Amino acid sequence: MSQKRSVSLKNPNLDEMSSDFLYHLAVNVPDTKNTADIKKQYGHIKVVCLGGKDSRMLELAKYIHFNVYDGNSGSDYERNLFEEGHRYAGFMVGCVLCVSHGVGSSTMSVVLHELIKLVRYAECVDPLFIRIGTSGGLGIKPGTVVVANKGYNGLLRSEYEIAILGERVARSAQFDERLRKDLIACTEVADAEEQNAWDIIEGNTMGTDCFYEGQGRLDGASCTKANGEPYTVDDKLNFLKCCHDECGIRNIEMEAPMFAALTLHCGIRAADVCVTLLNRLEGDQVKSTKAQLKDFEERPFKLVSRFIRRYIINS
Ligand code: R2B
Ligand code: URA
Repeated sequence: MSQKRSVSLKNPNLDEMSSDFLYHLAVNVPDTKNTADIKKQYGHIKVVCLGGKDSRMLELAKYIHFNVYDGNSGSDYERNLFEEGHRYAGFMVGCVLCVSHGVGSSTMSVVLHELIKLVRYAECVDPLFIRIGTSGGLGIKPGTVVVANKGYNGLLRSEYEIAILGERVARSAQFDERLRKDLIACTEVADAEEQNAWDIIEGNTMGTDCFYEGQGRLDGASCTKANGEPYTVDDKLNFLKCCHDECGIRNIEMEAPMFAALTLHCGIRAADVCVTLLNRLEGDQVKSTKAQLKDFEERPFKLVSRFIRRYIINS
């Protein structure tokens, strides 16, 4: 059995700081050497779930309240803990914190840095971070849920590239293997009807910095390749097929490499669980109806809730 441990960060400066203010969450840590209040409020967290929208994270908290805790979480899960920061929303249900991260790596990395510091100040033990998202699929049926193995960037490298102090820093974008396998194993516990209705697969996930040109879409305000010429349907399909065939990419979203890299770097086990809204080999526009979107967006909720019930609550 692996040893349980609290989060230890890769930043020696934090040990020298007597106080800390998690600005975008509006969470104050007045004394970093005595964090009893933070521990009281957040120390019981075992899973941090992240997703793009505030409303979806509230829905997730509600879903977990009823489906993991059978309506008895004892939590005021509708209260937005980060309201004062006016940037992100956070809802606590039992040992799960559901937090919104906005669109793309830059907005997500801000909340991720602060959440990782929060679980460290709260002395949470082995907290898991799980992103629950939407994506465009490659050659798979819309509605399929993809659990990411590696993140790939738009240059088809499995790394997160960031400029730090004027230099290119590239970090590995590998998600945690055990967590991925445990999530996938939860397919087996689905009731037969539900299991047959939609697929859960493992695959690599491309995270781009742009929803339109970065994902090879033809319907952005610009559709221009490196040589200044417009790109064509064939150019797009060649690229997407290369993603699929050469890199094992099964879905495209906007956060995977950053999320995998920062959590791995800080010693936090993480997973990216995204439903596909469309098959990008067949089109670019997301035209799901409200009802379809609700059904699709609930699928990762179902998988992650099953996982939490089985591996976190009942273990
Ligand atoms: C998926 O959906 C969003 C863009 O529509 C983005 O956050 C992502 O990764
Ligand atoms: N999110 C994305 O980033 N891309 C899609 O195609 C759909 C959702």
